[in-house]
Amino acid sequence: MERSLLYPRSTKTRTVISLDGMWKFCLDPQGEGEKQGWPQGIPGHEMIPVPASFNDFYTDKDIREYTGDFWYETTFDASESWRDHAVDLRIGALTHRGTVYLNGQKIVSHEGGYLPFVAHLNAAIIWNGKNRIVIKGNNELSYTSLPAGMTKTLSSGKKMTKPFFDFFNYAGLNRSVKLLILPEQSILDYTVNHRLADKQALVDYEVISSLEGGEVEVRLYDEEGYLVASSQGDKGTLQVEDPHLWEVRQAYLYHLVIDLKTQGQLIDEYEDEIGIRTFRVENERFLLNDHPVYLKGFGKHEDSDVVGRGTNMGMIKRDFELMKWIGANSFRTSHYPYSEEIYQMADREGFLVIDELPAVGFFESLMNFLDASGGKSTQFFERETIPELKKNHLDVLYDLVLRDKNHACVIAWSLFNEPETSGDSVMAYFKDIFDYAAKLDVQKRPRTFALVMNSKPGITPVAELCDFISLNRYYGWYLLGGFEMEEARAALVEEMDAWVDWKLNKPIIFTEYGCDHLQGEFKLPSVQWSVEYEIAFLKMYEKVFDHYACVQGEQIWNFADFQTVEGIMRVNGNKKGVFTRDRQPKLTAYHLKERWEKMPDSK
Ligand code: GCB
Repeated sequence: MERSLLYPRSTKTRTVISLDGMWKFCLDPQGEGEKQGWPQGIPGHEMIPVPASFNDFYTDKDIREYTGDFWYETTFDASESWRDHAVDLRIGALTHRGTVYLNGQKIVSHEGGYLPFVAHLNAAIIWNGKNRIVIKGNNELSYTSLPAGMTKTLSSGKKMTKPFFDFFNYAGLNRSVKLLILPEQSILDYTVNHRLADKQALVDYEVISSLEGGEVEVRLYDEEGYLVASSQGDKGTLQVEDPHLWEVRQAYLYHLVIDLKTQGQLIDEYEDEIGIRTFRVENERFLLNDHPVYLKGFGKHEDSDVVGRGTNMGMIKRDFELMKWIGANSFRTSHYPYSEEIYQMADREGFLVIDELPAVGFFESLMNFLDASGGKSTQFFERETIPELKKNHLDVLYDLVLRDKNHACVIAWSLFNEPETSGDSVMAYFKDIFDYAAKLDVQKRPRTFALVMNSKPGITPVAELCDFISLNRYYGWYLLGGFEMEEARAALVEEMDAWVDWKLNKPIIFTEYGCDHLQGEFKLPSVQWSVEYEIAFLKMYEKVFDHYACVQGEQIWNFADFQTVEGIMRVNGNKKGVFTRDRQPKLTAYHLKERWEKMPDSK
């Protein structure tokens, strides 16, 4: 197995050392760092925090908008006692790509800004001495990056990014960096899959290790610490009597311990928390543990003031408290995989997560939200860059499933957000992505992608690849807004009728609907951007949701106001948040709370 993305955990055999804190930092607009010898040590004395995006710390616009290479540096002491261990550097996320150097030696390069990667340091370590880690990052966007966009060079020679998506291109060491001191031979990966029987749950597992012929023992403890099942062998089944199933908003997590031994002697131990549950689509229903469940919640972003897309544990906690307060039970990780701590909290709190790839911007437009409603076509999948994009897409899918496959909260994979769906080459591309997801995921979670306004029933053959349909719809906002609200309703109903007529026999959820409104903007009678307008808009949508049996979920856009590029379509960011960017409720939050608290978890 090529890579291990197990979440870093200290156990009897494993030590995790956090390297979070202040790192040296510098920009490299000329891309000359290597030539200047920066892998040995970067110039200057500038320090910034990790994890965080670098963009919003400074008062200089050139830094906020900076596009190109940037460098980080820190040091650590390597103990002599680690010599017979594997010493790995695990980077939670480096947006969008980069290279790791240790003591001037290149260790590894990685493409993709929202998933972890590991650098094996042993070959370049100075034992019993100081070691210098230098990381070069780069945040340029292209037709082959996930997410996709362009990089433009201005007349001044400065570069800027032109995203084909609607969120700020925050960059840097956005997630934690950790040093892992692991046994030389170790557990690399494990997978669980669940089956329910009468008063019994069967947890099938597989453990992969680097130790040939190693003995594996797996034990499962309940929340009180009692051993409830155990099994020997790298593949097997844990039989749990009278199981506590993981239910929506009523989570139960078992403690899993994996021991790797040779001749009875412990070589490695790994521990994790797992929820036992099944999830599947049957006809027009989602079934969690064989019972129907209706999704209520949000499309979100990892986005907060000052630290940008950097992991902000305080904000993560606050977001979960707000989602609980409002009566939500689910969210989509729009438009990229989130930090691992978010999935852990969703496991703990019983939230259902649609896990999305950073496959966004596959529609060549700087205002896709407008262009897509207008019916524009950009022939994105006909470009010569498609083979390389697809390779990156498959790679990131591999890593996503590897990282997130054991989370009870992850109930589905979203493989694209709002791609173009017309053109001759679309089907072949989509089919390969969908097939690969099914092949990688032992739990065979349902697969979907978020359909843009253009992707309509009947004329979007790739929708048939989805196990459920996810609609991003803005009738009444980008299209037929204001006094045309009744026309907007009619257009939404007409589209819904066409979905029903298509007879796909699959659940439909709304993964986006909503309108911008500025906090504190009131107007009677309503106008667009006022809270009165958004509430009227929501009531119109909710009536439609309630009318169609196939509608099995509503995830409003967006949980909170978030940063985007500047421009005439955005007032210092996207204001479709139900909460402000500092996580206080707008009036629409009370409307949703009333609806969702009354609504059962199934329809
Ligand atoms: C969409 C996109 C989302 C945008 C949203 C909007 O369809 O998926 O990224 O932020 O519309 O507010 O326009």
